[in-house]
Amino acid sequence: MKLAADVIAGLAEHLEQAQLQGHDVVKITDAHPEMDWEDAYAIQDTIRARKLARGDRVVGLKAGLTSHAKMKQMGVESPVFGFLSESFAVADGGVITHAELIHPKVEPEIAFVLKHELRGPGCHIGAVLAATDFVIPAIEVIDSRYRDFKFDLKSVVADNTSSARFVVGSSAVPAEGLDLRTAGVVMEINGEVRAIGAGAAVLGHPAASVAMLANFLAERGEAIPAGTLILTGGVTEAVAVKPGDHVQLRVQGIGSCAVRFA
Ligand code: OOG
Ligand code: MG
Repeated sequence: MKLAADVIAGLAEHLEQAQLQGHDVVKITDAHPEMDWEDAYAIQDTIRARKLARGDRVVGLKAGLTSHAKMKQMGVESPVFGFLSESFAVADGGVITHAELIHPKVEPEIAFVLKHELRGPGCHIGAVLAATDFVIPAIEVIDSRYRDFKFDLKSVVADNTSSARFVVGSSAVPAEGLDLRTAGVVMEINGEVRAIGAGAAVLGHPAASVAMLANFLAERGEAIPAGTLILTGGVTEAVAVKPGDHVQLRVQGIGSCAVRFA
């Protein structure tokens, strides 16, 4: 760790206030170039603790920047991990108030729900599939708190990987019998197809993203608890949305989900 405890607490408050008030900030590594990975995750953990202290709950975990399309779009080269809070959950077919956010974008994702705990190191796709209860389509709404969505990996980790809202579908399908690599993903905005992909865009297989998360948590002595919802990362580039937009995601063999921005 390179940053003092009071600096970490201050940066967590700074970023969480930006999220709660819906305003942007400059990326924090500009003022703290010495910040390391431990500092970045410590800031994210402090944001999580602030939310829990306010009565919010952690309802899932997420991996981000797991597809080449996303890595290329954001100019980075490795995945990042964050948490999903209950206050960010939106019902399938629900409405999100655009003005509460800064510059929201939507991404099509394949989410997993586990029936068994997953613990690394050495977690692999087979272990993930064996521990999976079902898969479910998800639209993630990301809203980097950083000006113009411009950041480096440590800044985005501290900002809880741009997590802002998420919607999961209401059809849960067991992973057995599905080929998640070839599962087609189609995201429409206002009836127009805006993003097309297949599950393999995410690290070759979306279950690989869950395995990577388990192995990452193992380095911190943690596991993914049974019952956890996991967003495996955008299959395609994220697409900016405006008030009035209706977003619909269809994932082949799994189902659909939708959300509207008011
Ligand atoms: C970081 C979060 C990326 C994904 O699915 O790739 C993410 C960002 O691009 O702002 O959630
Ligand atoms: Mg995402």
